[in-house]
Amino acid sequence: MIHVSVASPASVTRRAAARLGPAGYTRDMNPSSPASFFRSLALFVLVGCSPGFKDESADSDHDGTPNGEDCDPADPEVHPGAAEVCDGVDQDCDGAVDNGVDEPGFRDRDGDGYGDDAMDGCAGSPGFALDGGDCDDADGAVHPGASDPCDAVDNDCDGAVDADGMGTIYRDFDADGYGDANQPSEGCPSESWSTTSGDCDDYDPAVSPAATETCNTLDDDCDGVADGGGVCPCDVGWWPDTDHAYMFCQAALDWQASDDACAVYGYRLVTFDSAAEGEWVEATVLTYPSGPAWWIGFTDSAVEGTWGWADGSPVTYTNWSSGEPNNSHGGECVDTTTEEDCGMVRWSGSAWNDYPCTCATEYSVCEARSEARPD
Ligand code: 2F8
Ligand code: CA
Repeated sequence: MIHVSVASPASVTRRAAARLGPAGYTRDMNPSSPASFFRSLALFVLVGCSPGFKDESADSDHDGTPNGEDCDPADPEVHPGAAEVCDGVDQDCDGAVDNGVDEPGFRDRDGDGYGDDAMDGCAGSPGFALDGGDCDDADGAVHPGASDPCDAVDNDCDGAVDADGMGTIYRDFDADGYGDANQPSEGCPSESWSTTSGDCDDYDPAVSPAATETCNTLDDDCDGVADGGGVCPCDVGWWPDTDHAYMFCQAALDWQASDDACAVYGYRLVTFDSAAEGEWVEATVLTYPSGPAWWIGFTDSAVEGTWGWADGSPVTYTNWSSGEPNNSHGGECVDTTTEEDCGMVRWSGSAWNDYPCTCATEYSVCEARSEARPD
């Protein structure tokens, strides 16, 4: 129960006057005593010059109570016997504010308008609230009706944590701020759950819509095209989809140098895993003006006459030109002792030839290796 009693300047004056006696002139006044004279003079100044001084027997506010008995002689609503109301004023002059008119409510320690412990009080009084249900009465931001954002606190006391902050989130395994659109959930975002989807490789933090595309066989920026936008030093084509990139490099190099140049960007000399793939590559190089042939990753350098893909893939398709491979030795770029251990396309039309690996005269077809391709 909250009671606040505040002494008014008028009541202070009244108490001072009461100590002086009924008329303000007192008991031990002795006109013949100098001390008494000066005391009387001081009292005259104190009481007579006080702006709040009133005749104690008068009824200034005409409420039926003499000023001397009225705790607020200027307010007719305030006097002994007046009805106490909840307004922070001691209407009945009993020294207690708002007593007897309290309402059932709750102690509100944090002043947020909601309490927890039941108590009687007056609406509007500090520390009192008519509404209960505050699940943390030490935190003014926590109460029924409060916003409940994602902060691991039940701010609105409804028994559910972070209800207002929850929304659609996406698994962000690589914690790059972009989640996998195929892994949605409902909840609050965190380091491993993002409100933003669009990550095309959620296991690589360097790949996301915020990343910069570079020539590395990957779709770094998740725009749907690996190595798109002219980021590679060679022409790039895609077969059978936009994740599977090939580079068509028009630099005259020997076979090993060509493979090494491909590898700088995560590519290797092409392997044909099917006739369809080989035919697509052969058709693509035919779109270039006539000139050098194009190295592919086919060789018999390990065992003469036994041809295979450099990456060990099974041979399912060949397209040798008529009479090839002939390991004919020699030619204008090498001496006659050099064998022909490396394969090339577009020797005759789109068909293949075996050629000295050390001839630094041919273009090359690079392919993003399967292990470098996104799933
Ligand atoms: O086309 C026949 C033959 O022509 C050349 O050899 C003379 C090629 N070699 C060189 O040009 C170095 C052979 O690979 C080709 O088979
Ligand atoms: Ca040959």
